[in-house]
Amino acid sequence: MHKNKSNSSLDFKKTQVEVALKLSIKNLDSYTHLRGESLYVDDVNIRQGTFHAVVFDAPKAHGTIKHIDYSKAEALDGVERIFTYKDIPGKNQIGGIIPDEPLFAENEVHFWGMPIALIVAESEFIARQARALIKIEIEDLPVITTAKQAKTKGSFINAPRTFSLGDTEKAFTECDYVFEGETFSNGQEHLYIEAQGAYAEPLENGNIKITSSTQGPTAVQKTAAQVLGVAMHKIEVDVTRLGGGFGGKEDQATPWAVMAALATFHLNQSVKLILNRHDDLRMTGKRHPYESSYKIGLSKDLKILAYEAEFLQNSGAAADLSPAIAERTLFHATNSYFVPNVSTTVLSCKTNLPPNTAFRGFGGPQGMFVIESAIAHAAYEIGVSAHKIQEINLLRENDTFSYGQIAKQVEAKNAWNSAKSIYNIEALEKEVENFNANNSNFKKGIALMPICFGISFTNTPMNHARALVHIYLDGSVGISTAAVEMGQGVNTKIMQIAAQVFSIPIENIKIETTNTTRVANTSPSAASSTADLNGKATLKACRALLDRLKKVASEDLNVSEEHIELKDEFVYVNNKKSDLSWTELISKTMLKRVALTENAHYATPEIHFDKSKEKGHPFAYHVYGTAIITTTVDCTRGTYEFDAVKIVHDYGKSMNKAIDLGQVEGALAQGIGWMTMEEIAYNDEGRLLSNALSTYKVPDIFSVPKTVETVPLETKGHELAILKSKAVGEPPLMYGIGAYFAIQNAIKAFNPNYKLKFHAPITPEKVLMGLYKK
Ligand code: LUZ
Ligand code: MOS
Repeated sequence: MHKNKSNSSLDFKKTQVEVALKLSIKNLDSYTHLRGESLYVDDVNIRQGTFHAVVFDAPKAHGTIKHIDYSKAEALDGVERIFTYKDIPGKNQIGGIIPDEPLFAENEVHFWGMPIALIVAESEFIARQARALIKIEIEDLPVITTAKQAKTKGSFINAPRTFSLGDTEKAFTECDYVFEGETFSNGQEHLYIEAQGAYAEPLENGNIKITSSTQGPTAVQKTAAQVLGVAMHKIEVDVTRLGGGFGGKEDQATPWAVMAALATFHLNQSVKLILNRHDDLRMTGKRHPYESSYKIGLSKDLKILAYEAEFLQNSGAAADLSPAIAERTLFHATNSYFVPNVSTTVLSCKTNLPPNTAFRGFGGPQGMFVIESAIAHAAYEIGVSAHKIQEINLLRENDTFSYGQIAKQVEAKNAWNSAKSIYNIEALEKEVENFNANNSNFKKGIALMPICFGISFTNTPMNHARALVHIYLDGSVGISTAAVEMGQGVNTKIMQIAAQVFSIPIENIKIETTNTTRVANTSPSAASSTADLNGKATLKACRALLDRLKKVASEDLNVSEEHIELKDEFVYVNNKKSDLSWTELISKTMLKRVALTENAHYATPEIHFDKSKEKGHPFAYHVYGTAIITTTVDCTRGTYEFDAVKIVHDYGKSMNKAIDLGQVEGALAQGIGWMTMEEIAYNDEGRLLSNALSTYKVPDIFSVPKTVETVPLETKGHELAILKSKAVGEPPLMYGIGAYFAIQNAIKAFNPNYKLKFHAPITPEKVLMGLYKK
């Protein structure tokens, strides 16, 4: 067990209210992470007799199941039972937005890796052995792996959506330049360090508790209830933390939790199901690949007058979150530019890949890659630098987005101009020029990448959260919210909020696990909104408690409430410290029988969206920023390094600079990985080829930029952001898009015949071909 606690809390214990208010405390989890004490699903103390489960999945991407022989597997010593769709007492249905996804395949399989059965045994090892003994016969059906194939065959998830503004047809006739082209951006594996998994245990009266590695505890609860055919109150879902989510556990943590619960339901025994890496990679969906086409029209002075795009989203074999992701592609199709005439359409194409799902940015990056490609294309043909076109078209105050929202507190130009001046863009460009003039085997490239990302779930009804705050009679505080800690530091932020309102040290505050019996009917921790929504609810609950405490203090000290303040664990009257301490005040409140618990509900005000018109005001606010990326390409090998990424980022008023900087740096690395090296490959039969870390390259310590500088943009912050500290989870991922264009600029410097391509990721193989293509 964990002895020697004294040491572990060195600056933790010393952390005073003041430090919390200075807004730079360390991520609380760093203490347990560093010591290997942080708890994940695999660390739950399992009950004696717990069974272990392994999923049997489809070895074909599309076909009719002719026959399955489980007999040898069932006969294996230590195998308890094998569950299939026939064992489902409720509905064999897990689709969240559209009911189009069975938990277990019935007569047909739709993707390679589709779950067919759950093997439950005394050990995972035995369950795996049993899996190898199952014989299955599948009659092949035609396999679709790309969005374009699906479009040709008319295979879609739902109806297309179109956002439009102005009149593109008319505008194109007035343009001096018009360019058209096609782009592709590949999927991306989430590669959370903790694979998908869950542990289900029977409670009394048929109730089941599920410990799940999920971003959406309510999604797990609701779906488990639906599959088991029981009411939601019979299912309790608990989450301590995740070893990463990145969107991959917003919807797709659910099936494994439900499978474990199904086995528990039948066996009345606890069941643990944790995917190993191979199973996880094969069975789960990823970021959606997009095949897109664009048409961009500009005036002589480089104003973008019209923009059209068609986005073909490779949704995979079921809807999952695809419709919502498609929507966000349209919301971010013009990135941080104002375009007066826009027409963008997205088609969610049904293919035989695992259902693709949420991934940091949620379709936004895919949309932004296309307009950045269109701009690079236009710049190349016109013979100007892309920066010029980007700069001229940046969004200004009161511009209208294609979805009708009027842009307010716009920081696009502020971020852009700050980046250019703080980092001295002229000098950086000169450096690249000089280097390229003096080197023939290495070439440098530079690119700027502005971002604009809307904060709120695009589905307005999802923008709510609750907080349950208890003050215990010794003055310590316990807080439950819907927020799931997945490394992003949301627990630390919530703790800071309570510490600030009560003016007590953070050591007196505990953030409880995320649990559906304490905070119910929650939205997932997603959309960069977790700290805003749950933080605002926490703020509301804490302030309500504070008002109550002040009233008690005012009665006790016989002064009116407006003269009372709580500061550094004491009651202050007219800025003078009284003898009444926080702890005494809590006891007195208790003796007066005043409630020391508050449950607060927060729903983002002002937002709305009308899908019948595709217009509204869906976002609480937008986050802005600009990155300058420089790269050096080795023109013999086709390899590249990132010399530096220099960022000016709009944090608003950051409430925790260390955590927010961590989010920027992590997102940047993930964005660069997506654009440059992470290459998901399926063969024509729909089998995942990049099924291990030997065949799927992610950024490591050697491939991240040599330097990353991030300067906070000076702004007022935004009222709808928690403590004016803007959401930071997803927006910085899109700085990585600049890496794609920086590399192409370096290739151009080596090979004047190089024709720009918009096919990401730009791997060293592609760079090498580009360098030497005549
Ligand atoms: N999840 C979701 C998200 O359900 N709706 C969203 O708008 C969203 N945006 C970003 C990431 N996850
Ligand atoms: Mo998400 S892509 O789970 O915020």
